[in-house]
Amino acid sequence: MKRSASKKAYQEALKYFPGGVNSPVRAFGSVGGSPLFIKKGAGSKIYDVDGNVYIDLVMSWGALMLGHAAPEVVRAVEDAVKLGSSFGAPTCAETELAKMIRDAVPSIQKMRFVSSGTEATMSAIRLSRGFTGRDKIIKFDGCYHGHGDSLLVKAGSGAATQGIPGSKGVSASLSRDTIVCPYNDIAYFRKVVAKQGKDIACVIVEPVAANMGVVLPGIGFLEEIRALTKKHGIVLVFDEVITGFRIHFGGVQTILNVKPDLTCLGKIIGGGLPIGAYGGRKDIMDHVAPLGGVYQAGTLSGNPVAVAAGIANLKALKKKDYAALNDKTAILCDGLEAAFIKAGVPVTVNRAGSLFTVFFTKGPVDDFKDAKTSDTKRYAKYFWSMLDQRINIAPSQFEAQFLSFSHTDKDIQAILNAL
Ligand code: HOZ
Repeated sequence: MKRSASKKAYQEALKYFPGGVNSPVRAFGSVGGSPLFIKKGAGSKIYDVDGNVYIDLVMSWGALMLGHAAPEVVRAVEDAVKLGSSFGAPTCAETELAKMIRDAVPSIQKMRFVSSGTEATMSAIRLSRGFTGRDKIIKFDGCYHGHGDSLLVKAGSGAATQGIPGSKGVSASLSRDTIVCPYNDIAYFRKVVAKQGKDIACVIVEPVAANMGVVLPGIGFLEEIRALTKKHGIVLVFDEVITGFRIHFGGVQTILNVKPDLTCLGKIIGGGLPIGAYGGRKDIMDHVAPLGGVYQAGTLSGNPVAVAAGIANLKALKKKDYAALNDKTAILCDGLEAAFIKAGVPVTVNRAGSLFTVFFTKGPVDDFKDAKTSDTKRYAKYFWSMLDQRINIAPSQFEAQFLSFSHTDKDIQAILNAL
């Protein structure tokens, strides 16, 4: 397959960006070789600068639930941008999007729009600290909540891919305030909270972990976290940047029946444009400036083009059959698993709705320690073999794959044939 134009573009990009990229996983560090440079996307496909076409299972890391360049989103963006790309002032469209989100995720009584998932989690943590007057936070090993300083301790996603347990540049005092617990180990969590509960501002967790690969919460794990945080006056923050509007129309919290105090959203609520949101209990959110003393602001917060894309995206998604998409993903995962079993390759396929990971380990994979037993060299081989057959999967073992409403049965068959 011809990749010379991508290679040339990468050489040029290396002169301008660290590692040639604007986000580390894109550099293909853990699978080797050099990244594809993308020219366009349409539905379930992406097109690189060499003219190759791929079935895409990355889908902008989960943001594109309708597929690439969904016509209703493109139209909304075109219409909005003609009226102005940014005002730095309130618009009625922000309230419209907020209403749609609150109707779908009722634990979010009030919210604030920001420009990325990272900003949402950073702000939710500052708010939790301001609200409780406490400094420490708990996160879980292998969960990734964006690149805010407090959260880059034992983080998943790109940090895990690069083997960076804690980022340089994060002050020792901030690291000390972040307590890390193993995912799905409620006994460990119970002990930490029993000892330090009165100093802990918040617990932040991905209710379905998707940044160490997909890892599902065990029975009772989130429920007990909820009960203990309530008991100790700790704010419970669900990071639903990936799971929000992914598994059904709303947060995965509704399906799991656990109500956090604050929720962080991003990706799908902007239909592929930069947006994030944090929100939750009104009494907590009212501590945000200008009502309260927790400061957070942004010129592009509630940006009219991103908000228009978000409204169009959610309007379209509300009419979609999530159960059918989840079933389609199950068929794909069953087919992948069967093929690996037939070939005698030990794998564990974890799935939640339309997001999944094939771990190259016999499993089970219930936490980051399990995920790290995966054969990442084998993953790299799998990645390149699929790419050569025009299937684009995440260039890291520690990420999720995403199906969208634009993937057809023919796409599923093509993926299985390639495997
Ligand atoms: N860390 C992101 C996925 N979990 C990757 C973001 C990107 O490279 O676009």
